Amino acid sequence: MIRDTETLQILLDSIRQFVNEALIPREHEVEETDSIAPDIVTQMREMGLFGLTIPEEFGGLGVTMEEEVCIAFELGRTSPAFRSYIGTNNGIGSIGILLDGTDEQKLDYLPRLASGELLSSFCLTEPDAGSDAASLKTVAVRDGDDYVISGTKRFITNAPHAGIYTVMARTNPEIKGSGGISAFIVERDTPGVVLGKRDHKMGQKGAHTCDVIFDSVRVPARQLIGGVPGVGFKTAMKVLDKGRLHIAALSVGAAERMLADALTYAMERKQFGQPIAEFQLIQAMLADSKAEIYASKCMVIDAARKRDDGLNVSTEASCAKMFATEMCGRVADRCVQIHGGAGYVSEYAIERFYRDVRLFRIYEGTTQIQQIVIARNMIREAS
Ligand code: COS
Repeated sequence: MIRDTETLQILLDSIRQFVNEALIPREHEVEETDSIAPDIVTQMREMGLFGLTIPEEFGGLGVTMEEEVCIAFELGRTSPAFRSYIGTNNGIGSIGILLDGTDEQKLDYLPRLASGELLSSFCLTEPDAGSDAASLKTVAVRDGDDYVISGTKRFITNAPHAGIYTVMARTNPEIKGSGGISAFIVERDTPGVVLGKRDHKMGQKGAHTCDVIFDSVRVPARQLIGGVPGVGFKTAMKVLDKGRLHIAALSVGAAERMLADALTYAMERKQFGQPIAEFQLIQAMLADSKAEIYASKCMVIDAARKRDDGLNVSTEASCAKMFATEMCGRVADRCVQIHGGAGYVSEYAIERFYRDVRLFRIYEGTTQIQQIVIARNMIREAS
């Protein structure tokens, strides 16, 4: 749902201009320094980018899902590290509080997340619980008016910068599966919160992840999201439904950028006396990529509209995430191929994008997990 076409267009134009003029020229610097310069973070704050999805009553822009995916198409056209820095506050780091938090929790945290004063992370994955998220071992033991949380979380995006963590922990050890899991908001400076070393990743330099270790971390019971134990897994799944749609939209943006770069290269690069864009085998790669991007974009917009209509989009979000991220991988591969040898050296952005977009098929649920979600939902609906 687009609330006001004109207002959205103004926002999209300003984001497009910011991406073109401020972010794309700094991509190489992000890769080289493995960090985002403070002046860019300040500009992102001033533009309100940390609070895009947080409702206006808490200081954000309160964009709808359809508006959000339109923004993600734009942000996807540059290094994913920039989007990642604002991504947790707009997605997995805030949505649990927004969807299931108490009024007090929302008032406490959402305004600071919206302004970018505070960064957030989502702590679900563990060393032994990735795709099988419900098998997580982190425990939260009730002790008087508090819970004491112990366990290790792995590959946590923005953990080195976050001031709060949404932590999924088992409050009922009797229940081994999802029903025993609760979600907590844990503040970074709580005694016992320890960060591991930064992970050295294949790509997405400038986007930081690390382990977060909870060593008998005592938090007041009011930090339990929604005040209800045992529903933390459902909160996590709802957060991921939305996050998956966002990643699908980002994949579309990244694929559009890679294809635009490949087209420019193909029109400039001459072999056998003519631009390589004139060769039909190059044209096939361009055309296949264009059509697949278009198909992905249609899926993402359709799923976003359904979510705005209040429908359960678990299946659609997984379809879009699976299709768009796999499409993005194919487009990255073709665009390296179109660049030939130039595609393998870091002078051209495609070398970096090829590594950066590989993660899209893995995080917020692998392609294989999306297949499982889709098929299970089909079977459930049919019976
Ligand atoms: N929205 C709301 N509730 C949901 C839901 C959704 N999208 N998906 C599942 N649930 C509920 C189910 O209805 C079920 O509730 P009941 O016990 O009341 O019936 C409960 O959650 C457990 O669901 P399920 O039985 O499907 O859980 P499984 O352990 O079988 O696991 C998968 C489901 C594999 C889909 C889940 O573990 C998953 O998504 N794994 C990937 C995790 C991931 O994406 N990690 C990325 C890292 S985070 S960036």
